[in-house]
Amino acid sequence: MRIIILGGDGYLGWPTAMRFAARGHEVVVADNYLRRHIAMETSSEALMPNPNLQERARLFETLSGRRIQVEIGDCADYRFMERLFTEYRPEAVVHYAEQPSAPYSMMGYEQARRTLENNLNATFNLIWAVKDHARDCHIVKLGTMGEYGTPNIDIEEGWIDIEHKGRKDTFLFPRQAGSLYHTTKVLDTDLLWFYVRTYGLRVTDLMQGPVYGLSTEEADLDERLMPNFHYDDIFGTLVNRFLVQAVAGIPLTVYGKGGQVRGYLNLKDTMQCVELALDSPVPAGKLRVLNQFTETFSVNELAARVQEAGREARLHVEIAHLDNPRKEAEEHYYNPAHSGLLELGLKPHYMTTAVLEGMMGQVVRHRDRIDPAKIPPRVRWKEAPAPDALVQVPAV
Ligand code: USQ
Repeated sequence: MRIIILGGDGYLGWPTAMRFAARGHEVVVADNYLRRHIAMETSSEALMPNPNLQERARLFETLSGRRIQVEIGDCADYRFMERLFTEYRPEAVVHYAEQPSAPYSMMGYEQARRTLENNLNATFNLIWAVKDHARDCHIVKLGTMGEYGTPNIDIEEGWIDIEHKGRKDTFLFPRQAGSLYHTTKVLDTDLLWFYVRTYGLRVTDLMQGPVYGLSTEEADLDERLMPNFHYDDIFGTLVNRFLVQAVAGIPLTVYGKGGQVRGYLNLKDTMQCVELALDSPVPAGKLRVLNQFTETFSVNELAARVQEAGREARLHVEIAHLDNPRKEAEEHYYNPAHSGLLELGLKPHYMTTAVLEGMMGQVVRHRDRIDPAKIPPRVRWKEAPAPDALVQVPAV
């Protein structure tokens, strides 16, 4: 297949590009380095240095013999998106090109506006490029479990049957996100659903939980091919942060009571899920929604697991309860369905102590690069950030 990966420089985009190229697909990655730029602005650089896309693609080709075409440009600019589609005529597109940080989206007006404009414009431009230039193209869109929030009822896989005053219909499951970033994903879903039912587009919305890990078959070829591994408060996801904190001897930063439950998955399973979605295209006029996670844990459970893995690795790991910088339920009901991807053939990599210990071992090799200043949360949902939280660098 000819596949375009939007946001191909990201934590998930780059490993996805290598996976599809390794499987023999024609792969084009597009990215404008927005995440790298925000990382510099907020002093949130990843643990290991990541070569730029051209360098990574060259290295990957040397090691695997597989080519990845690189296009540097802004998906929020329709001229760029239109050129991608007219030039490459993709059969599938994977859309990761979004500002993915909840804390960044809550920093202040400029950051919120940038998140809103980038995420919605990229999705809107993608929809129009497909509608006008590649109508049969299967859009695989990364949504997030956070769109649903934490309702006091079971979360279904995208849709819910409602009976009201003796009549029945099926609707998108109610969404009530906990950050502006997550809310942009809710708005994306509404846009996609409108254009699916109006113009017969084919869309899979992957509602993904927080991802952890730094290893995939292809990333393991060479350290320089690793995904960008963040442990800071802006881009670092919970498990990755805890692993680095454990290695650095910093008490694990549990926010609030730690009863917040989410659905987690290994980076290797993200690769599988996206591949399974692409291998089973949806018919025209259908929005398929799949909840993408393999296990649910509370923050406290994860802290205990990382502590246990630390014991095995002879690290003394302490746990701290910080005042929660976010506005979220710290104790709640959580029971989301997630059978769709298992039915398509997903074989989960579960989070065992051995898996966590293995990842700690990878982090240990880079422990000299850990900057403790990147760990404490700087963004409070209800307050402006500290004046020195943002390191200003000129716009690119
Ligand atoms: N948390 C802590 N301590 C920390 C960091 C986070 O207790 O040091 C808590 C948060 O308060 C939250 C939970 O851990 O309750 C998960 O936080 P996270 O930062 O791992 O995840 P989140 O901000 O929700 O966002 C991440 C990705 C985002 C993706 C989302 C999936 O950054 O792009 O969409 O996970 S989900 O959470 O299911 O919406």
